[in-house]
Amino acid sequence: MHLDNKSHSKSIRILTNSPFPMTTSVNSALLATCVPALRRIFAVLTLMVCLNLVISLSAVAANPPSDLLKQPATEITISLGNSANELKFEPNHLEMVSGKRYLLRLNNPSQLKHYFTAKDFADGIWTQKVEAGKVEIKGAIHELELKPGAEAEWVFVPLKSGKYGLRCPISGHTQAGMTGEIIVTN
Ligand SMILES: [Cu+2]
Repeated sequence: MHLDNKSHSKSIRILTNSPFPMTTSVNSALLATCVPALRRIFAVLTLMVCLNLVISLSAVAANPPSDLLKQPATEITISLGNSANELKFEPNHLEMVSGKRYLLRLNNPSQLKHYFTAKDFADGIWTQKVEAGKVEIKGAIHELELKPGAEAEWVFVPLKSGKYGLRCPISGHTQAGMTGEIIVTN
């Protein structure tokens, strides 16, 4: 039996971003009572609120709620192409629920390189990690490239409901029907 090392090599393309929507609320009633003598105090308070917000956002990014990580991940498997080298995702329709943890197993059983590209979907999820071979990548992921024979595991939590497009942007593949959709419901 002859094994071609190349066919088992793995490749991942990573684009970083911050998926966390920044939200804050300001007590407008409090601000409305602002008088000149109190302006300095409010300025200091505002600064403290801002610093606190930055610190708490960093903490969320590094340590998401632990109950979320204890949640068993729902496994979904998707193949990029197939052994007959047909240009399609199998399945080409994925359904998820926002706030749930997923393990997406990606594999490429074909002899061609393929991409899993769903940028708007990726913008609305929190990625815990991507594992491929002996490498584990933490942080936001936008797009994965899988060479022939490659496998990868993507663990994430969808945060935004919506209907998202999936495609392989390699020349001719999208046009040949290598597309799909991802539905995230509340
Ligand atoms: Cu492709």
